[in-house]
Amino acid sequence: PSTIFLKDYTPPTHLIDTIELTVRLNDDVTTVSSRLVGRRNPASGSGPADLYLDGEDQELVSLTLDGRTLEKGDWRQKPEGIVVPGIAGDFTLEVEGRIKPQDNTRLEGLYKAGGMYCTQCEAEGFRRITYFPDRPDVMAVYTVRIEADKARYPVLLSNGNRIETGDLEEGRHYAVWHDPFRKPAYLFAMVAGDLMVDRDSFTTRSGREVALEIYVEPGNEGRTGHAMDSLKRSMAWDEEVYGFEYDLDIFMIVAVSSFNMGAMENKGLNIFNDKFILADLSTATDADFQRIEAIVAHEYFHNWTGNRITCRDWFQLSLKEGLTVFRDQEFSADTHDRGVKRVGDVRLLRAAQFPEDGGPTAHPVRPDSYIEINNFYTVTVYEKGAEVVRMIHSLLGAEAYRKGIDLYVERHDGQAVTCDDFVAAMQDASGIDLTRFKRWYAQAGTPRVSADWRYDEAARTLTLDLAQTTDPTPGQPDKQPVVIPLRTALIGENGQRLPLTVDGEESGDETVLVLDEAERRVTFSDVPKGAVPSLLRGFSAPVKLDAAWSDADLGFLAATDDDPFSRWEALQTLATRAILAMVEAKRAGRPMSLDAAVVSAVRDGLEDARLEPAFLAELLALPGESMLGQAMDVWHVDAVHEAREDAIWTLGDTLFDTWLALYDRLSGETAADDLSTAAMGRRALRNRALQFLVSSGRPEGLARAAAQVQAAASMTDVMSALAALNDTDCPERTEALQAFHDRWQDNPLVLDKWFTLEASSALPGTLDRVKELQSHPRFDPKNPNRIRALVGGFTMGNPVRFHASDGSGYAFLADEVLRIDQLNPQIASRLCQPLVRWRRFDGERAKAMTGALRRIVEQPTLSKDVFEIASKGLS
Ligand code: DPP
Ligand code: ZN
Repeated sequence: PSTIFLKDYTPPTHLIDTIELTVRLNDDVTTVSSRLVGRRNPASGSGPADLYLDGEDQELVSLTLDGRTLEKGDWRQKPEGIVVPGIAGDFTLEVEGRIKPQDNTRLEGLYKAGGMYCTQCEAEGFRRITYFPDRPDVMAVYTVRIEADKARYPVLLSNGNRIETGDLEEGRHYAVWHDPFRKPAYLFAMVAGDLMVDRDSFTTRSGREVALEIYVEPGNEGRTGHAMDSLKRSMAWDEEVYGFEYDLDIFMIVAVSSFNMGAMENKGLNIFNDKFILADLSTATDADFQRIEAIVAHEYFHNWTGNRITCRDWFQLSLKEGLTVFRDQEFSADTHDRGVKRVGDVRLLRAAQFPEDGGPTAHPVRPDSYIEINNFYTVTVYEKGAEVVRMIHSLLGAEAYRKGIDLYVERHDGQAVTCDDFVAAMQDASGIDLTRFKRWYAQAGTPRVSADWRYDEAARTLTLDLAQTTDPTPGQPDKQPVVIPLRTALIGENGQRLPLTVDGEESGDETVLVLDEAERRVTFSDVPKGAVPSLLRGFSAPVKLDAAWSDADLGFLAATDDDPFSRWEALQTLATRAILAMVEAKRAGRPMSLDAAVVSAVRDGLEDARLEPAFLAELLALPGESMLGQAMDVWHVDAVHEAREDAIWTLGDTLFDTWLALYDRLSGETAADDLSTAAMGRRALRNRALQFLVSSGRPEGLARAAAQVQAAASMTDVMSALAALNDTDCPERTEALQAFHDRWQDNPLVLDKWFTLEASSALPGTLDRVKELQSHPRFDPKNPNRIRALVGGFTMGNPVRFHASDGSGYAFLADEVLRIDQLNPQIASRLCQPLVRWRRFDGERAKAMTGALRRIVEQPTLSKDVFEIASKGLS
């Protein structure tokens, strides 16, 4: 497979102004006709040039240029498309082709999911529907006619406005849709099915009425209320915070059961994985409700950041994704609790993006090359990309940032642009030079920042020494310093922020120190004794901070810091140190015991009445196994698992009465159908307490968990109790899981939760159970959600069993990757990821992991998708 490079970008030779597409859906063969009106692109040159049309997996029936049917010889076949040579001026090209959506298991292009037809065209799916210059810098106005059997497919949808409908012979009918906005092919969508619709409307601030419609398969009606409500709140937020108003008269969402990604922002017709639309109290957890809200917002927000202004090429993917993730994060922060949201986002970044940035598939936020673009819908492009936009926001301040957004839209509305264009707008609007800042887009790897300080009691000065380095990543041996905004305060002995004088300048009680060289020294003057620096407040940059805090400093910050992230971080760091010490003891054959400082920090948190329950629930969560693994040179999987279990047991046992009192107090306080942020927070805290109660191993803990499953007040409570029981081999667990299965076996999305619980249990025998469940009558081996729930639940959510020292987990994953690759390369490639991290493990595991990768790479019919990941993993 060949590699595509950013440096090879050239503008398209031809532009397409309009496309008229006719899709005739049939059970056997679907025919697709398109009529393109185009012209030579002045930016590319003049005179005759080859017109390249991408096309895959279809039968080309005929090509007609300006009314003349082209013969073989008038055009050339290319590996993934065709070339029509010598087109100099305006032209009309008609293309007739045939496809078989019912056989499309890749779920890219047009495919059948359950009883309906739907599309997924990002990044390069449109070329599987018809021959077309399938690149985002070719933007056309679409008119789409869909024909289908009327009884089976009464609903026919595409982008824009419905301009005509009618009946045809033989029980068929048609609909014509017109989208007035130019768009790239990846934003094209169509749907045909027998669907139920939930209708509502939104009045924009300029008074236009927008029809809102959410379509679902029969049986799922009545479960769209939360998505609809989230949509309306997103629309209002985007007007208020960004000044972005919706621009068509109708906005539709369709929920489908087979979908590779989370959701897709097609203009006016978002298509969603139904997991991220369907919710009601009995089937969705609080986390599900919040995720649905965030994804509905994300896709809606793309209407301006992605659709009105799109990407010039796929290397610029973060232009729309980083920005839109930042926007949805802020929407959620404004809607719920900002501190809790920030902690959750940092948790994800560290658990998923930092390992990517430190492994063989590391790539910059704006990659310079790819083999298969589907492999670059990554946490780096999305989440690190969002951090980069967040840093611009904090360097500029909210007001200048908003001016930058306005300028970006003024300059580029209707265009396909680059990350540089975005930064240029921010720079020009604010007058702040972002030249060096742009290294964040080009340089891969997570910078490490060290912070050391000295206090001079006589001079009352605190001297802070900062330094940064970034380890080499594949293809980037030498790294340059990046621009790191470090939000900083000094916390005085009484727990209050101190007024700051930074290098002689008064700076309020919080400041942003910018580290843009390898090193920087900062002096704070007039500092009283006992002040402790609070650094990287709010996680102001995506870096690994190694600061010279003593355990006592951390305990102090964990009890006093007024920045929620920093407070949480202090306790996490303290707990990480303590658990790693236990790991070391364990490996040296010494008894493990949890540092008393952690126990008292947890007790302090529990006693701090000022804390919101949602935040306290986060504060009291110990770092996960993979976080602990990352903090070690070699991730000793078993020792980490045991040490962490032991730490949780200690906290559960030592503070048992406190947990029990907290649990019982919160039990009476919150109605199960209360979905307010505060109620969700109380449930989260209560369930955190339950986790510690169960971990203590005492019968009262198990009994409460079992009772909570039985009461089944809400899915949040049921799932939390099941999760708390899931690693304990006891009749309560077995019975509860069975009952859950029996109750929900006809609801695939809820049954997925059960598959994941089974797959993520740390109990021995889990791998056999996973294999057994692959033959469960409700396990569809082709459905991405089922695969992610069961196979992904094991390989991503169960480190101790997946990394079994006999290599059985790796062999299982290799088999699955190879099986799934035949059907759906995109899903197979995602699944393959855990294997590429083999350098983090001991010799024996590393050998078994590379062995599994080699077996994958040697498969002769491997997809580009899996080839790229697996071969990078071995290099
Ligand atoms: N563009 C889509 C999204 O991120 C891809 N899944 O919203
Ligand atoms: Zn997106």
